[in-house]
Amino acid sequence: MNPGSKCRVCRQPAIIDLPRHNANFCAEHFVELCKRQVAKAIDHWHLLTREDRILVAVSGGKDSLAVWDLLAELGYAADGLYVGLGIGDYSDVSAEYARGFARARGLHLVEVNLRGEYGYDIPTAARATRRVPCSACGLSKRHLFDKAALDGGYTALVTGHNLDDEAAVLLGNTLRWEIDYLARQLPLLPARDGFPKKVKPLVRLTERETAAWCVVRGIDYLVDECPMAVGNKHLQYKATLNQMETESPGSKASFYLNFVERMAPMLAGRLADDRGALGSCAECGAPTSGDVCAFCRLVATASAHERVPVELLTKGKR
Ligand code: Q46
Ligand code: ZN
Ligand code: ZN
Repeated sequence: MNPGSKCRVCRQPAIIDLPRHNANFCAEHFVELCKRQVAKAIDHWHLLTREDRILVAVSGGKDSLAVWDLLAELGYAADGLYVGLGIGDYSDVSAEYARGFARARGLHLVEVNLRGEYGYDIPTAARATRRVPCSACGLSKRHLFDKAALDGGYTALVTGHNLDDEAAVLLGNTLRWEIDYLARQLPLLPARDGFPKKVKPLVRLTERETAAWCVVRGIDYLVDECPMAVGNKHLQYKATLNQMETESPGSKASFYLNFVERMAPMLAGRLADDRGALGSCAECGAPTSGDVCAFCRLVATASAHERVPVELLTKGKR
């Protein structure tokens, strides 16, 4: 940002430049812009109602704390959910940030601990299943988010996925033409089988903007990336998209938002097909197409495996 840059709204000194809006903003008007973007997403896609009971999945990172804070600013009461994944120090520290935010704001944080309650952690699950850590992690989180929402009587599960996250996943799914995944890549997935709707109110804000939101609002968050994300394809897709964004500001938003408006409706049939009849897991009762759901099979495999320290999976990868 050029020294001496002025806020587009009030002409006071700017604290951030946003090339995709072709403008600079002071702290006050940056906060207004973020709130407006989130309110616009909520209204446009009918993400939340005032009657919803909202549970926000919180990792201790910038996006999930920002979305919790933004919802509160927009007048939506929400509880938080923290899942302890057992990823070494990273998990210990991230839990402290999530708890610290909840404590400071007087908000309720529900906690679930994989090792304590299910007898495994993500590094061990990755080794036991011989899959990449994010695969066991994603499966665990999806199941536990749903379960916590169902057990707590919540009607909406909110995640802090931002524009960069969604555009990177979209790029990956497009490169492989993963039609079924593309059909589900929406800011709102409706409730099904007693589980809450899934909502992503931050899809109109970039990663840089959610980080700036936290700084301006004085929110302490865990800056470090998950050590298991190293080598993750999404990081490469993000870097590619950022390069495009530098050369052509606004291309990331246009890629994702135009997908949602123009392409996703054409895939709606695939989403409906996917909602065919499911049975109940014999172990936990969750909806599944088999006898036992993928989560219960993961628990059985991972909890029987000797504990694997996170360092074993990250050594030499940095
Ligand atoms: S926490 Fe889990 Fe992420 Fe870490 S292991 Fe992968 S999915 S990178 S959001
Ligand atoms: Zn201003
Ligand atoms: Zn199950």
